[in-house]
Amino acid sequence: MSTLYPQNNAARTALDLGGIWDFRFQGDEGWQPVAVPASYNDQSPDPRFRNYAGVAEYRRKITVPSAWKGLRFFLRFDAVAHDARILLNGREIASHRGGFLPFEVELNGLMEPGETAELVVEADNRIHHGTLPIGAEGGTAFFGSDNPGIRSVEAGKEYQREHGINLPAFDFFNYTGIQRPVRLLATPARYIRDITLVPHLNGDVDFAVDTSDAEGRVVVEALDADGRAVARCEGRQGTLKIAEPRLWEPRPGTPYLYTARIAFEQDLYELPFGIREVRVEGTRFLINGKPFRFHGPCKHEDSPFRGRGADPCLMVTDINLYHWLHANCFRTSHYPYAEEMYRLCDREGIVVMDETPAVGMWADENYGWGLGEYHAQVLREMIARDKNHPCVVMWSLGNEPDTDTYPEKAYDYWHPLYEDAHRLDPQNRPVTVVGCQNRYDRELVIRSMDVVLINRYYGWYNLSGDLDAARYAFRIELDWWAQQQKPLILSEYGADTVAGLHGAVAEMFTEEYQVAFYEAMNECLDERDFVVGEMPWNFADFGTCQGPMRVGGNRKGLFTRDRRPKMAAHYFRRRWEKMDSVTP
Ligand code: BDP
Repeated sequence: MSTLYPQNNAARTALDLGGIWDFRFQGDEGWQPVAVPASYNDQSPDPRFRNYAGVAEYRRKITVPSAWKGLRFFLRFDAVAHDARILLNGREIASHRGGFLPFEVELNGLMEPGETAELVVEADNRIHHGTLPIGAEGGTAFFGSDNPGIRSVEAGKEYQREHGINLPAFDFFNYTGIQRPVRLLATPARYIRDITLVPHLNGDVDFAVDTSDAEGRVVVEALDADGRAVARCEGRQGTLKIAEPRLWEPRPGTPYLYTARIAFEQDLYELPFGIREVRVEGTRFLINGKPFRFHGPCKHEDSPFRGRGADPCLMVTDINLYHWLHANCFRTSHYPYAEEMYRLCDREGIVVMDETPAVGMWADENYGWGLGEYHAQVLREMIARDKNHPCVVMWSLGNEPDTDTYPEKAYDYWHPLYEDAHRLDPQNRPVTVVGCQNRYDRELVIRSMDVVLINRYYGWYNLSGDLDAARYAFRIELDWWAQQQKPLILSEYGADTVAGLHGAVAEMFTEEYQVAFYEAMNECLDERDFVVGEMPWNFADFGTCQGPMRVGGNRKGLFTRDRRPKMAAHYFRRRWEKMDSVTP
């Protein structure tokens, strides 16, 4: 599968199919307008847009330009959530499982240049134990309180199941639809299929180019940031030698980017890349041989109107707020993000931990519900898509699985994925999976990762409101982790905070409590050298499903959903300004 990001250049054309398409829920008669790309869920006051469980249909006409005679042409869907079926003039031509990674559909042989056809995209939003992310299957949703065992409540749940309830086992709204760009693309008939780059600090850049045909000449050049050729090679594999290389460093260093220009017959592709190395050594995380300390809030793809829809304006705004915060990283909690975001982070020097959509993995005795093979496929697709980005420094196999109920079974599930990630990544980045607040001294998975990432809510979900006790308890846990001799990142911690709610006494939900909470936890982190990162949950308030613990969504943002800073954002801005992301 080709995974190259779409490009317009002398050899390639990309036509963006974004705009207003026709839309209906399967079985409906008429069509109504919908914006693409965007989640459909917030585009109408009709409650079905929020609550519907099933297939939604998108429709538009596409025309292959007459000038594309002799070219290869195809559609690329950057992401359709969750499962997709593509129909051309009423006939199925492709399908794809999973809502956060791209897929392509060849059109040669199905349409001639100059022809117009009807394109229908069916997007299925149903989640269950066989999807990533995972659905609650009519059970209790994330943070639901369904009083198990009460006959009438159980009957109510049965009623919900019969009526097609689609509950998430995760704490973000199940936004769906065509959420990322759709493009009609053309390349020469003989084309570049894939490119892999492995840069080294001495300026050597190993490359491998995969082409549609085994025959034909491949020329690879490295251009510096001013567009000057600084190295050149011929062949499908080899090593570009860049003299006096400039390194890609996270901010406040220099995220210097080169471009690899690949020519194959009539085809051409230009791939930005950075020279940097990532390694774990003892309890340190090294970027370019220097200890790196992660500080930045985790994110969601989430905003009013568009839901999870890709929006370059929002991406730039968010990354500029990261700069304002002096933040240097985020995790793509809890799914791979739109490709534009990684390109922006390459350019802006923001470090990314790239996460699969494996969230909601609560265990029964068949640990993982038989998801292993599919999970491995998603991991493969994610690494294939993102392997060349300098901003990506770590793979996250998933978020908060249950690893302590059946510790051995959990290990048998996660360890092969850990090995897969190392084998699949040509740059061999560190691998992790994010740990839930659980019986850390009993489970086996989190401690077996290259870097320990733990989400902790001392002082919020437990020891609520008592920050002295929270500090006391957190220190006990950190002392235990110290013995594991691995670098540790506090990958989530946070307190729901209603913007504008204040109290002279810092009590839960006030802006004062959010700051006091972070001060207390940070005090514990600052005492310990093996702690290499702090990642508040979350950058901004975000949409969730309804529940007794969510008031118009999750309020743990440092910013409101419309990106206004709460007091805690100012607190972290002051704190992080003093921290050099690259410490000597
Ligand atoms: C953690 C989850 C995250 C939630 C967060 C919370 O990883 O998705 O949003 O807690 O409860 O369990 O705010």
